Amino acid sequence: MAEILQQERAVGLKIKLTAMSSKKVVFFFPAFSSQEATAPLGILAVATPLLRAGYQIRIIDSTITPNFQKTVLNELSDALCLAVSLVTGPMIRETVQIARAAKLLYPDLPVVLGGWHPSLLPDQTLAAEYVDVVVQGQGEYALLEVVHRLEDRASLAGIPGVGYKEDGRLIFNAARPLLPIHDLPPKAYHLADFNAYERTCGRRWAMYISSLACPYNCGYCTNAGVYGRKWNALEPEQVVEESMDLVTRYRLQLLWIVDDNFLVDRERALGIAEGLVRREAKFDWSIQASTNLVDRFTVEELKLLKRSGLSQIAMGADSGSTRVMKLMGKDSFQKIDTIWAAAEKLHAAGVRPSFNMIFAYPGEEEKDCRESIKLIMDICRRYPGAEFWTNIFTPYPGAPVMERAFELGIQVPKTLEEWSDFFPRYTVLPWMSGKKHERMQTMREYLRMAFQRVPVSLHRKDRFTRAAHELLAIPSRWRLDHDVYEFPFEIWLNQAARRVFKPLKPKVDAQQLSSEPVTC
Ligand code: B12
Ligand code: SF4
Repeated sequence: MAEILQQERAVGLKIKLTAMSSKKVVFFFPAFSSQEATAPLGILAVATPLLRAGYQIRIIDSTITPNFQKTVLNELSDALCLAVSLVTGPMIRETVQIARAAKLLYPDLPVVLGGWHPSLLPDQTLAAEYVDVVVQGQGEYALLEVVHRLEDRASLAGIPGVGYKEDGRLIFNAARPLLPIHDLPPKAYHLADFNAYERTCGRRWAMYISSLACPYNCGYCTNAGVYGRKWNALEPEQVVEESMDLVTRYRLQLLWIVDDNFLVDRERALGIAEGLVRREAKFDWSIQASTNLVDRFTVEELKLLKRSGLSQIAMGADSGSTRVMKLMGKDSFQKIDTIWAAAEKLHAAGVRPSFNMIFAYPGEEEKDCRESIKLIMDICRRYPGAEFWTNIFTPYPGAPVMERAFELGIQVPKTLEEWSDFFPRYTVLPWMSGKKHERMQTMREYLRMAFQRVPVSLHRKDRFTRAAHELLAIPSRWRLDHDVYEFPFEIWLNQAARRVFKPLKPKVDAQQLSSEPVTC
């Protein structure tokens, strides 16, 4: 980065601030540590009102842009502001890096942060010296107002949902009331470079959102803190129309519907499926839903969803222990039975059941962890094709369980930068550190090796890799059944093989973190 800055200076980029007369907004999307590359929906959402108001938009997504730092800094030379979208975790690293560099080169250029992390921790985020503005919650109209004011060199006072700095003080305006989804403008998909995403990910796909919020409030989940609990959704006709149009226009193979809980309204879900079947849809789509809601459908109804293209439902099973389910605040709506029922029915309908699990939730004991392993093993054996993705519990700001952070001994970060290490793949908790953490990671690695999983990104396995995987799966399952993780020679073999036979998947970020899908 220092080199880039020097180069910029050397070529004599000396624009101090032409910015205020500019109509260009530069968005930066930091690497999200996953091969599942596609257009950032949050940015496409906030871009539309800006485009309609005559602003020019430039999006630089670090995952698909070689030399992204240089590109961002060049683009900023005639921009009105830099706007970044981020969630808690490793995305913060590149955010900080780019914001600092931008400030060095263009000290007066406003840096605006939006998305989940700034929404959940606005004060701490704004306190960073390289951040000028934070937007809390829905950004469509908040950012438009911010940009108008920046252009007019006016104060940001009074814009709902916005925090800013004035004379060195942090000022927070009143919260912005949430808009229902049907009052939000369409996303600016045409700004996305789907060819570049396809080159990185191996699959041509996009995210789409058809409802907002979730009626539940699980202990580890941050959704209620940003979107509340009032589920609201688009009508089936609109969902069918928009998804058909998106898939045709951008030649997509898959639409991942990122709603928190797609199946809240049964009739709506069936209406969407009927509409897609009627339109002879020829694409795959997947959703997130809780197991109790999946269980309300009959196999016949799920078969209808399958015929319409539904290929997978991602569900938060989270634990195989009723006790932990209770600790997570899920027992009121999700019983272990519904996990089994969802697996059974989806398997019968030909839709892949994809479950998320959380280990080391506060209060989880060894026997609870064993119950979770048993649930995974039993379901995967009984329903081939069912898959489980595991996470180590990660305490996110805004989640109900974080109210007990002090009592639990969680060291809550005090600055924006300190949050960059919060990532479910390597989170170290006070009750899960040292040897315990190591053992947990080994166990998770065996779970990865014991059964197949299908990520969004295309991963082609040659015959040799497939055979090796099948061979290693046998001892991995034995170990998981018997709780034996010492001398993990299969993992060493696997790692050695990976080093020799380089993965076909592209490397997305320097840390090569594998992402685990989000929980529902
Ligand atoms: C899709 C998704 C992913 C995809 C992202 C793919 C991609 N190319 O973007 C993948 C699978 C990679 C992913 C990974 C992870 N994710 Co994720 N993901 C989501 C999901 C389901 C949808 C995000 C989305 O696009 N929503 C639709 C858009 C339109 O809404 P939005 O993002 O809220 O944007 C609005 C506002 O936030 C704001 N806004 C957004 N950006 C900006 C920028 C500016 C400048 C402004 C002003 C405003 C603004 O305006 C937008 C419009 O109103 C959300 C859940 C959710 N309900 O949003 C979780 C969610 C964001 N993920 C989460 C987590 C925890 C993860 C993982 C850690 C999961 C894991 N186990 O590994 C990883 C971390 C990746 C990383 N960055 O480090 C958490 C984040 C919590 C937090 N505190 O930040 C969420 C909220 C899920 C949850 N409830 O826990 N995720
Ligand atoms: S984890 Fe899933 S079911 Fe629980 S509150 Fe969050 S979105 Fe809803």
